[in-house]
Amino acid sequence: MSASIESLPASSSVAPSFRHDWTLDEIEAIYQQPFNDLLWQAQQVHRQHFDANAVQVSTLLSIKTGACPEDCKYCPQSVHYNTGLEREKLLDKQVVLDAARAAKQAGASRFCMGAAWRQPTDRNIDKVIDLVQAVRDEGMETCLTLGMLTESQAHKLKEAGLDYYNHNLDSSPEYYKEIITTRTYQERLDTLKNVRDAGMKTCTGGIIGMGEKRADRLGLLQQLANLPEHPQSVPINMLVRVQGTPLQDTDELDPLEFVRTIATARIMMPKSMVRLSAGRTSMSDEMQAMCFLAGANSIFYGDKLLTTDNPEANADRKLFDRLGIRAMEKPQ
Ligand code: SAM
Ligand code: DTB
Ligand code: SF4
Repeated sequence: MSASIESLPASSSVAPSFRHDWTLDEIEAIYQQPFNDLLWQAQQVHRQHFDANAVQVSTLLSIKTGACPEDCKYCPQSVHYNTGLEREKLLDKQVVLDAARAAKQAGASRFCMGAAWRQPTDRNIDKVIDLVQAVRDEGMETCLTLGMLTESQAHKLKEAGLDYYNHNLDSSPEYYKEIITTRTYQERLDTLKNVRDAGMKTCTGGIIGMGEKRADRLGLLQQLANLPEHPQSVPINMLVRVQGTPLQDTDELDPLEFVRTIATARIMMPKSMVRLSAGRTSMSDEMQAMCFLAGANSIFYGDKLLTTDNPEANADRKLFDRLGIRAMEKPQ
């Protein structure tokens, strides 16, 4: 049996790894310890499994934008809110290919394509498979986020060679209900199961700073770490407060709560890539450096996320230089 995290002094080597039975009390004990102890513990876990100075770099592209029937209260692409976003149909293969080549040229190892669908139709899947194969042929890892997937759709994507599927849990099961009413938490868990069962890698995380309580951040981490397999990739997004969405005026979260969330994710899911995702344009370089220190080892790179701004590639190159960070190579 693995030792309880509470029984380990912060300075002892590392937290017990690869558990899937975390209780909220145990998670809280990690999260709320003195900040320096938390970062020290996260650093030790990080260094046991990763090169602490290498960060994986992914680039995002929105391949179908806006008019999404879901009502996610944070999202500029929901048809329920007026955010002034221009809708776009599924992009042509050549446009996607040009973007993938540019991303590779700029140093990204993974290309993630997102579509504002509740769930893709089987025809959508066939078209998207063509895009995945074209991006793979360029020598990049591929990731898709298209909404809910059926079992057979997940198998089809796996057969087509898709590496990762992104589908976020977003928050704790309790707070999730305040944010999304058109799709249940269980439906999200079902899609993740379909992705895992098909043999693809899962990318799943959430959003911090949506007005949730600390208990909800702990609840999200509990859900993620207690999945049957730790997600290979865990994106931690800071809410981008988009004008026109119901969350536009949400109070700003104490940035150190965000760093604590990253550090706790690192300790609970030692081998997962923890991605410092949306919201970096409102973070200082110092805060991002602290997130890397807390165990974040992946970012989205490129001037745009899906529809909102990301730091300019040039600024990220400078930040990496200042911190002595290298972009991780694509695994062979
Ligand atoms: N429609 C698909 C879905 O929801 O699974 C894929 C695209 S959706 C935009 C991908 C993820 O982006 C969401 O699950 C959410 O976690 C994140 N996201 C969307 N809007 C955001 C915002 N304003 N701030 C931070 N993260 C956001
Ligand atoms: C994830 O967790 N964050 C990315 C990716 N997965 C698809 C998306 C962030 C979107 C931020 C809002 C936008 O640009 O539209
Ligand atoms: Fe649609 Fe995804 Fe945005 Fe929700 S997060 S409204 S499902 S695009």
